[in-house]
Amino acid sequence: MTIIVTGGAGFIGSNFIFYMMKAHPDYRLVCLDKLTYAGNLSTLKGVLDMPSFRFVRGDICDRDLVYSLFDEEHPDAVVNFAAESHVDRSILDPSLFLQTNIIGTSVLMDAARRAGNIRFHQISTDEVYGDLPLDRKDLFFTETTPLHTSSPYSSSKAAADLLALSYHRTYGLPVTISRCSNNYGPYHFPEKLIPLMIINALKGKSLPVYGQGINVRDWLYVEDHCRAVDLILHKGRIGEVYNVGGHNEMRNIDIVRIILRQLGKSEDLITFVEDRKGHDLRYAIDPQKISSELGWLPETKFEDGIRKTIKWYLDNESWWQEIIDGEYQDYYERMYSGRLEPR
Ligand code: NAD
Ligand code: TDX
Repeated sequence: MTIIVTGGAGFIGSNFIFYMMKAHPDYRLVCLDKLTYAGNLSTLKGVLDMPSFRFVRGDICDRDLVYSLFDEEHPDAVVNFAAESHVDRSILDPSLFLQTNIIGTSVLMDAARRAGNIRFHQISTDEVYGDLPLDRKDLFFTETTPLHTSSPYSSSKAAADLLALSYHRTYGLPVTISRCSNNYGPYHFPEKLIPLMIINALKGKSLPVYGQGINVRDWLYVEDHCRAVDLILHKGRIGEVYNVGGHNEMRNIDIVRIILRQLGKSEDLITFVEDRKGHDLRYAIDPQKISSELGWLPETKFEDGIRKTIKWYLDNESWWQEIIDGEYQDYYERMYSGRLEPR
């Protein structure tokens, strides 16, 4: 089987490539990635020379390139991780999010149709459901929860989901969609909460917690997400959406405190800063459908996953140091300067 994995030089896509290589050593994996600021070829250095792997630098919006790659590779399936993925960046400038996340997905699906309606899996997010109130612990996102997005990022992901379902209904494209909660683990780009806080704590820099830190996210170790996608790809029902999450809701402030404690750093580093615009309060996935239909359950407990993750950042300083020395630095200045004053 040949699978085109888009966005495979990013956080979850790279972990998916590593996972699939172990789970299916006979598969050919072709990674198509534009190498934006979030894509990092050094992440893939361990697999670049493997005969069952090919890396292609390219934009999923580039129709000619995408079509010729499909003509060359005759893939059996596509898994689309490629996206602009950071909510804060979408608030600064939505346009690229619409281009990559919506137009890019449609180009890939056109290529999949052109190649004979090959299998297409869209990686979506729980953010398409909007948020849940903090005081209603009984409420969860199910696959039938209405789409109700808050940010340009989540709106672009919801648009891609609707397009994918429309390609299934209109053209019979064999599509599935997974909507996962927040992932964490190795190779997570340092702009996101967990790696940002680990790295700032290691550097003795302040830890910018938005608002009061009471927003809740439902954290899942990245390998558990990869296993879910593998299952859906092989056994999921065509035309269906699957929520992926492990009932692991935590407040941001509690995550930050755990990180500080594990690193032996002082809580004085915490700085409460201006809140994110439109900040979603709580995400919480009901994974009943994927559990009952496909037998998926998360395997990594948060206490183990966060310990492994912190250790990975301690052991792989050169990976993140290279990133924070580069153009990411400019983003950090733009995003946080003027915001870092304690509230
Ligand atoms: P990431 O930002 O770490 O990686 C995105 C990758 O896509 C990068 O390698 C980047 O170079 C590539 N890319 C961006 N634009 C491209 C384009 N036009 N053409 C080709 N490649 C392009 O993102 P991530 O956190 O790994 O997220 C992967 C997917 O999972 C996204 O679709 C995201 O919406 C979804 N998701 C993420 C999370 C999470 O917690 N990180 C949770 C649920 C869903
Ligand atoms: O500096 C920060 N301070 C802070 O308090 C950052 C970067 C984040 N936060 C808060 C905002 C959120 O409540 O932490 C929480 C997590 O923030 P992010 O890591 O930016 O993730 P989130 O906005 O929840 O979105 C993530 O999960 C769903 C991914 O980035 C998305 O791609 C995915 O779809």
